[in-house]
Amino acid sequence: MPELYIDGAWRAALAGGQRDIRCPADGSLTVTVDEAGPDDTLDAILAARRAFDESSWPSGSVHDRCALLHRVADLLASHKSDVARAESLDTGKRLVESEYDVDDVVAVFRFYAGAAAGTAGRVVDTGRPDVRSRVVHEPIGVCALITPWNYPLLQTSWKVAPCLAAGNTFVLKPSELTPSTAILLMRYLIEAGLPAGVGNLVLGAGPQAGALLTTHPGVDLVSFTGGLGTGRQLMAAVAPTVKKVALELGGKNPNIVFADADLEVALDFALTAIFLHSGQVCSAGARLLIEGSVKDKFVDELVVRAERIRLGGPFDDKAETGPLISAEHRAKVEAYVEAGRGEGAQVRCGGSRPDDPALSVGFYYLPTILDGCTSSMSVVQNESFGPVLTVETFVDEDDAVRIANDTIFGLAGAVWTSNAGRAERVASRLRMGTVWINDYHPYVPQAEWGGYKQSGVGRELGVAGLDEYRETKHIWHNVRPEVQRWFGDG
Ligand code: TXE
Repeated sequence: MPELYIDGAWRAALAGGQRDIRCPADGSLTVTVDEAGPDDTLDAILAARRAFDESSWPSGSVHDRCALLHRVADLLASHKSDVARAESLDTGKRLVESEYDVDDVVAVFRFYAGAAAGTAGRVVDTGRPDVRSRVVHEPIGVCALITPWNYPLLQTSWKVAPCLAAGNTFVLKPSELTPSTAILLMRYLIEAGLPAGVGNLVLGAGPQAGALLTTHPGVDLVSFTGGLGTGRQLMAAVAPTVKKVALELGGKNPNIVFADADLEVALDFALTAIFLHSGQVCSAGARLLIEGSVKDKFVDELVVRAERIRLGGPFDDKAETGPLISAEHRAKVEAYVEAGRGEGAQVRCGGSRPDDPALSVGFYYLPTILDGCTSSMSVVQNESFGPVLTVETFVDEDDAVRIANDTIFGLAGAVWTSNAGRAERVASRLRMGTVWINDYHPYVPQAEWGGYKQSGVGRELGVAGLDEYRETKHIWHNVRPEVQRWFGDG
């Protein structure tokens, strides 16, 4: 079956484009998919436009839309193992992590089914008894949803679920590297009853399949998760048609450990913060900020444990983390570590590919710790999006906050301390969209997610994540209109 889904039909690309998707763990062929060109994307935009302008979908009942989202959640839950397997083959991530992702995706669809139903608008008291005034929400229109490769289905669900809950139509373009779960999701949406044209899927590389989504006047909103460079390009591309944009662009997230923290727990979490999914996580705790008095002991032990991390493919039960997404991405991580060495960072562990011949065909890179870093170094400022932790030392609370905020990013961060007052003070001073206290990485669909500063624009998840996909309209109804005679009557 062809893999582009446009105007209610599966079809191949007009120009016949195709791409082989290979598992990053061993290079094996996962699937060959159709790959869209601009003509296909144009058809998808026009189909979404017609479905928005001419069908009853956007003005239909919220109840029906929410029921559809629940049916999609049911389908995802009942096909969990197929979906997780497809995700692991595309990304190389451990099967168990993909299974957690599917659970989260189901929760996201269910959350938005509930959130849309419970937030219809509000009545405004104007102070005038002759006026009924209310604020209502309406869908924005055609949404372009552009997603990355690290959490392909999860990040897609953060966009598709609120987009549909609010009554929009969409064109989804997943990363060209990881299209499989987007295809599955599209099938479940169709099975759940999504009308033709409301949801459209184009696969392919950004410039060929995605660029038109950012320039075509028929698109009203672009929601994008990906790299900072692409995000900047995209913001410029939407300017002539003044589209709404929602951007999630990654981070350089500080994990701040005070000497009075439970250091055993903090150590354990410092590993997960950065090495989960080999650091390919926008909120990865890539900067360890450690109080000077406990630094040596903490980092020595961190190095010992990082060296013990077992790498392996998605179906290797002993593996604790997997490969990087591609040869190109690994080359980028390697260049990043070399830059660190050049700047004087001390490579305490890793800093190379693993020796194990069994891992030589995959895009593996060893967990790496760069010690002796300062915020003036490029390795502290730039996102590696790999298993690379930089270590900086601070002397007190003010110093920790100053160093933590000293980047252009502001996505997430954590503070570890047993002093509750300090924890709250630091949390409120961190210029980041998420702050964890004595924890790292958890998120829930009910709470907003997104970045301060150059980590992005707008929010995903929570009610604000739904508002991204809604226009707000004030309706003023004068129930006793009377002549005003502001101007004379002649
Ligand atoms: O992402 P891109 P890449 C960061 C991470 C990584 C870097 C680059 O640092 O090393 O970004 O990764 C589509 N018009 N993050 O190059 O290019 C593209 O096809 C329309 C952080 O893989 O930003 C894909 O679907 N679309 C991040 C999506 O944009 C375009 C997750 C993201 O790809 C396009 C991933 C164009 N001109 C990487 N160019 C996070 N925030 O979680 C590309 N795309």
